Amino acid sequence: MTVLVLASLPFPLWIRVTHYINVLFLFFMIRSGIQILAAHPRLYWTDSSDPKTAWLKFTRKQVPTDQLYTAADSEIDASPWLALPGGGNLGLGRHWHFFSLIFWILNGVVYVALLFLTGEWSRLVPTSWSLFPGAWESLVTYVTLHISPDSAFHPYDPLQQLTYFGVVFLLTPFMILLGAAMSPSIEAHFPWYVRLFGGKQGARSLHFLGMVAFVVFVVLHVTLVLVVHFQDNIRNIVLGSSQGGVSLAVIIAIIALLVVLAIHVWATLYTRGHLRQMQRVLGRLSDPIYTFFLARQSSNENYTPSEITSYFWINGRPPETKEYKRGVANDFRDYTLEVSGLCANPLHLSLEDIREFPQQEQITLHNCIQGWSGIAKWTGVPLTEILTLCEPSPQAKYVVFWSYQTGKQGYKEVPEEKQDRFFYETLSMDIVKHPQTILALKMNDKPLTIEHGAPLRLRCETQLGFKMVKYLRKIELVEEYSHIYDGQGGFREDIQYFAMEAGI
Ligand SMILES: Nc1nc2c(c(=O)[nH]1)N[C@H]1C(S)=C(S)[C@@H](COP(=O)(O)O)O[C@H]1N2
Ligand SMILES: [Mo]
Repeated sequence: MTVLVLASLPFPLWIRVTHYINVLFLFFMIRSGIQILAAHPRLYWTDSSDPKTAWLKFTRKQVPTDQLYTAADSEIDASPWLALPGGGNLGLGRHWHFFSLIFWILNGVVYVALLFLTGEWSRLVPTSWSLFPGAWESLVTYVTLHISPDSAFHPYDPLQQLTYFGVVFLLTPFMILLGAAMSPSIEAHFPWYVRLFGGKQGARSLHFLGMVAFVVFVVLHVTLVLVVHFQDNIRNIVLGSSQGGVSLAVIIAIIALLVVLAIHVWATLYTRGHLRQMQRVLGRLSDPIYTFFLARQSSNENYTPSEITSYFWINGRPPETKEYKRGVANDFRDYTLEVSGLCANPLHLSLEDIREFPQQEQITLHNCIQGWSGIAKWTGVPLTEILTLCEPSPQAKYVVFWSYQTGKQGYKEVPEEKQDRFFYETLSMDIVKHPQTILALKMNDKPLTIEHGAPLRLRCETQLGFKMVKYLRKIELVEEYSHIYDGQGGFREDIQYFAMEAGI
């Protein structure tokens, strides 16, 4: 009976191929997602990422309160058996996540389109209320370790049909919407959107739970396929019908899964051995796509004073250069900000000069690439004011923000020969001109503390935190940035292989 029913609805080739591609990319998504989680192994429900309020954590490290402790100090190494590519490679984990996302979505779109074009949708989409009591019955059957009778499958049993429908049409779109809600550009441009999910940390926690749901689904799905009518299942998914040899189907399935495994092993090992190359290759495809969608979105954020979070992590330690220490000792009396490069009027601005520009206030959500967030009020000068004064030449496409801080204070594992490099980050002119791109003098109405970047730092609300250079020393207008150090557009791009695209 089962054979007849299933044979009357065999799996066409396109279902089998898209299912297989989905396995490959879903595992890329999960493994690179675990890598990203390891960079801030704590989950919260409120935008203040106060470690005391974490509802789940994957680290035993406590946050000391008697010494300067940065968010980077709390990162953990991920096992390459679980995470792609493993270790502390947040930069490459993200490259893999956003690269795979493109293919995972494309494959999903093709699958869903064909589902509706061919009439195969009727396998999944519930068309009768009777499915619900039926699903309950088979849940009871499975939970009590029995197996539904053949007559329950038409071609799926009701529980199976509802679950597949839920995974394809509810869980998957929900995960994509949650992913978008974590993009700083989308959050900044559509602040209402991230609120739908309870803010950045709400979205991040739900995204994690969605991943857990995928893993639970995969485990149960595979178990049931192996246990319930295995011989029909394996022939249907591999050969397309329940005719043909079971052992042939099993052999093909094993080979196909070994190929997925081999691709994952290769991706993991090759990435770890070729960090720069993989940063470039994966970024070359995905960066332009995300930049296209995100770079034009400017920030409309305007949180209320009551939303300002009492906790705000720190990343990057204060500079140890003599010049900076002298500044700290004399309240930055001799501080000058240099504005130079491709412009008609290079500038040297003292803190007094900077205070005389029109000052702008903004209460905004900060997103560190590691995953934590915080809301604060920032006060300072819009960059457009500085540009008006210095008159950029038409060739100036990028602005480089230079810090007083050097390598070791910016990241814990900078190779010996790169430790004297200055911290810098580059923004495209479009983003520099966004109204909420400012040079901030104050955080929460007080002059910047040393930890938060005194005396002057960049705020650029559509971007990830790493772009917002602290301890600003110089602003340089350039046509391109490939001649600066490793040429990737910033200290974290050079050293940690982050993407120049920091809107996601
Ligand atoms: N000069 C300098 N600026 C920097 C960093 C740094 O290490 N050095 N870290 C960046 C990162 S990764 C983040 S998330 C923010 C953190 O800002 P905060 O320390 O004020 O919270 O600063 C950014 N600006
Ligand atoms: Mo960060």
